Amino acid sequence: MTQADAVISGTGLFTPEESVSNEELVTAFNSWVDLFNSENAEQIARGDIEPKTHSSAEFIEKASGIRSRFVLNKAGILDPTRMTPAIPERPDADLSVMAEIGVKAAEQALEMAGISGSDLDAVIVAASNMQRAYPAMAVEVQDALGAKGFAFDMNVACSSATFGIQQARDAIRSGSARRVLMVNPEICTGHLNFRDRDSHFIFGDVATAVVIEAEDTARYGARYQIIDTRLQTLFSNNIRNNFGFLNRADESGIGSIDKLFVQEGRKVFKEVCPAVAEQICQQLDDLDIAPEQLSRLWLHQANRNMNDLIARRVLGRDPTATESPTILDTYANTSSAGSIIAFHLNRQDLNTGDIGVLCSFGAGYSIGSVVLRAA
Ligand code: CO8
Repeated sequence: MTQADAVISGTGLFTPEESVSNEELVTAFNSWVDLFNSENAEQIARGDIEPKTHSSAEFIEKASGIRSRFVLNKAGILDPTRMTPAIPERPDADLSVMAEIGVKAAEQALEMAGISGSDLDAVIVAASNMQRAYPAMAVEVQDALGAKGFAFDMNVACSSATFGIQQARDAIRSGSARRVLMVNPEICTGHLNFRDRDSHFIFGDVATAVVIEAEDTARYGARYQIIDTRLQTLFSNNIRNNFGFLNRADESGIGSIDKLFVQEGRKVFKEVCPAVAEQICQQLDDLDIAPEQLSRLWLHQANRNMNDLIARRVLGRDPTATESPTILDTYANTSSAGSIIAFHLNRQDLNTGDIGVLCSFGAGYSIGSVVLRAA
């Protein structure tokens, strides 16, 4: 087994105050459907457009395992005439929303690591969506925390956090940084189409943070040695979001639904599960770690059935709820933050030497797996 050189010494989690249940979401969606169908009754009767169909809370829980999600703004999402969170723009002099929730998670992670912002020499904001192009949110977080060194934003969709952990570890191994903060402010409701029956229930908002340090300088707090990281990308059109700075150069596409999250969920399920299981199994094999030696799988939190399938393939049997913890029932899919939330909330019982795998998968496709050992 490879020797560790970097450790995770702290994690943090910011959870929004408001939560939306499946029932509340479906009531709002169905009100919008009824409104749409009555406003377009003539065209529907002529056969010019299809009537919209009701959503169902039972379907959502059965198909995904999601029961509720935390959101930054509940009222805007549940207003059938709006179906979008209401998050006012802020003056440039104020901290942006993304930076603000990232800082809240970061403060907890720094406290756990026993360090302050000024001890950091790199900050990475790794998330699925950036609220602006520049200046980077990471530089804003760096400034708010009084950190030194350098900062940058990066986006690998749902795998942003695991890819971010590898970037942090690489910086530590190369000597370009000794203490790195990696933050995942995921405001997924900002790019979710709440009028799309197939996906309106999928996402929630949250922020997570991870402190990664050189093992020899880490002080105290949580210490999880990073034994290995493995990243993989495979091109797929099955999860897309075509929002971007060139949208204004073609007026015909402005406001069309492909500028929000769209996916072929069934295809994603079928293609991604085997690829994830294979990556984890290969990685463990290369590290001479037998599946029986694994104490924990902190998997990406998109779909309960996906996670059961992946865990079964890796362990060769059904996982227990402790071995493969689920947080998507209350948080929904929080993109890159999901596996970090699972890690943050489900590791206190581990003993020194216990091994776990933190793993993400999502758009790209992208898959990231990080093997950790409790020290
Ligand atoms: N209510 C009632 N019925 C419904 C609903 C609904 N809301 N939606 C669909 N149905 C019906 C369909 O019409 C269909 O009916 P029929 O059989 O009569 O045709 C039936 O239910 C089955 O539909 P599906 O095949 O679509 O349903 P699935 O069983 O496949 O479940 C899921 C849908 C839950 C979406 C599932 O496919 C899934 O979870 N797939 C994996 C998705 C995944 O992991 N995606 C990862 C993407 S996330 C990512 O990478 C981050 C990107 C950035 C995010 C930030 C921006 C927001």
